[in-house]
Amino acid sequence: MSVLSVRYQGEIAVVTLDNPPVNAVSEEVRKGLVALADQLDEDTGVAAVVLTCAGRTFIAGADVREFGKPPVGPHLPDVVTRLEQAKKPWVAAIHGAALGGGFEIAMGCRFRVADRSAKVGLPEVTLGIIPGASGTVRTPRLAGVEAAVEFATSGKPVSAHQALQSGVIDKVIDGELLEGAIAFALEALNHPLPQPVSARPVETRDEAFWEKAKKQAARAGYQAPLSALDSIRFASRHSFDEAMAYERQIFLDLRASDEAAALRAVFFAERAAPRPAFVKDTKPRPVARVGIVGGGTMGAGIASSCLSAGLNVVLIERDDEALARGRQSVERTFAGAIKRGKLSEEGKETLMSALSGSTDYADLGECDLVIEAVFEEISVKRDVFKNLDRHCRSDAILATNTSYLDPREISSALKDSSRFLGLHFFSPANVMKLLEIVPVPETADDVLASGFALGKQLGKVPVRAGICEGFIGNRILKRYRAEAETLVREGIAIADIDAAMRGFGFKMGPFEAQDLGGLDIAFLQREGARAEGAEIPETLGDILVRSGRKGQKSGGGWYDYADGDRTPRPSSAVSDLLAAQVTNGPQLDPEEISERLVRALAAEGEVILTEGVAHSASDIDLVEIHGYGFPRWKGGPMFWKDQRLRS
Ligand code: T1G
Repeated sequence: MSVLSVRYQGEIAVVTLDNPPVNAVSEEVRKGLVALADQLDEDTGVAAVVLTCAGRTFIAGADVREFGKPPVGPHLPDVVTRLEQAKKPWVAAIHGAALGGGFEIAMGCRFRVADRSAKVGLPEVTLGIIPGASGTVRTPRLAGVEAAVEFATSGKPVSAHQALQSGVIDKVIDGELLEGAIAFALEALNHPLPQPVSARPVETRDEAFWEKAKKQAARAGYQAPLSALDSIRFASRHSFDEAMAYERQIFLDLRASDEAAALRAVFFAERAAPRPAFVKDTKPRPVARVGIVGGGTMGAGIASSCLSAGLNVVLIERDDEALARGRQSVERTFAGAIKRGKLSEEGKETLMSALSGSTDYADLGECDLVIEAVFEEISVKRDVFKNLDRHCRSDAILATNTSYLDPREISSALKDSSRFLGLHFFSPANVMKLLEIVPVPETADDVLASGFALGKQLGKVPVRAGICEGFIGNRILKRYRAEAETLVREGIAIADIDAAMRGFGFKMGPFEAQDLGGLDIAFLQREGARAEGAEIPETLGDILVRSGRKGQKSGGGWYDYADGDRTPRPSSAVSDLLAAQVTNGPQLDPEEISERLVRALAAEGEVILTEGVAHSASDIDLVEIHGYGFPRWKGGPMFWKDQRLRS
């Protein structure tokens, strides 16, 4: 059955694309659109064409699955031009999202209408490429240079209302989209047609504009946004045809780049994460009401995340003061979202109305799932789960948010461990997407499946982790920090190591990150393990903490900090403290430093894979990208390592 069909409503031809799941533009779609444009041009009974899509969305872009293969004609830019040159005007009727190639096809149409909830955008840079079918050439002609720069360099879609404001669409249709689009087409036939977008003028901007835009685009940290800006700038100063050739060359070059390959791998890994094979055939338990025990930083963050996903939340604390503090933390999260324009006041009220609080575990009696986020101490957690056993429904899932404790020692407090699960959120839990899902041996299949379903419901990236110290992410972090300290012992300057890792693409290097989070957290874990007899060699971090240097919170850690200033300054005190530990080894350049540390990440990842603590290399990459700031355009340590081996 063809992905394209046409039916007639009077003199309007309605072309419907039905290419599930998101109407991506495959080779078949490109060929079909050209054939239909030819056919309808010759159909004397047709005065205009409405292009609509079946399913949940308009065209979501070129088919990313074809990117690894050589491009096959008809190429999308030619399809867009064919539609633009059609004898009968085409009207794009947009619902869901018109993204990338979908947005470009819509710009080839003479008109664009959208329903109120639709979005349009050019997300190509998020895949390491730039628009390849006139996105950087038609958008400035349609909506002006500023809008084009925002669309193409940020990759962020805009709402139908914003698209109307910027001139990208002609009308927002209230009511039934197709009916509105047909009515729009009929009305348009009573007036002279607007110029095709490619024929419209485009005005350039002065150097100051481009310099400012370049600084903004460079903040992404990788090439594609800068290339998109370059293409728009070229398009604002050259003919349409010259600009199309320029855009296409950049697109083809980037399409073959390491960054694009990495970003495509991450794109598909993120979409596969909530539906791993081992839960595919298992029905999760429904979760509508979540209990959270502990309203501290983690508990409040998890509560905010659950509320934002439309769940009801019961927050439990030990007394009214602590409960009030927890509630205030949640309110502050939403107040921040309002300030950023991501939430309205009434939206916040609605979310907060789904939050109830109590100091009585009996109020958890109706919860489908309860997540414990109390102090990281085994006896405290076991007491919580004994209480949960007494007060929760027998089919309620009971989860711990522990980062470092052995979940089996917690679940053994329960009569029935089959309903127990580790759900390791990352702070701030309402922001960080990573969710490590840690089953114990007794965890029931549907409880595990429920963990992944919850991850999807919360918009997280859920990854199954086996039981070991630190699961996947914190275990790799420990190896990363140890290797960074080894470099210090070899005489590499702390600031050079951090600078090298920022240059690789991390927002922060390993030492400045520790100063921000506090060196004492890991120190106390090591001390706790030593107290239980573990043989843990002294680390450089131990030396600093013992001397009172815990990081920014104590005015100094790996770096010095002036009062009220969070700028890290290399510390002579640290050099003195560590002098006995440091030898003068060979100096390394930034690439050698980052290569050394990323290889250490990948080496620990390999061991984690071998032990079965992680199910796949891409799971490890998702952990590092979504939990520890690994630059996604490098694909994650495992992808990066393989790419290096192939190059
Ligand atoms: N190509 C192929 N498959 C795609 C796809 C695409 N563009 N987008 C999504 N899918 C699959 C996805 O893998 C998943 O498959 C299913 O659809 C549902 O996706 C020339 C060159 C559209 C907002 O970057 O942003 O056009 O796992 O879980 O949450 O200039 O998908 O079910 O088998 O994400 O409802 C530009 C990428 C391409 C859009 C829907 N377009 N997609 O979100 O569903 S480059 C994009 C999205 C381009 C031109 C250039 C989202 C979505 P499966 P999902 P969702």
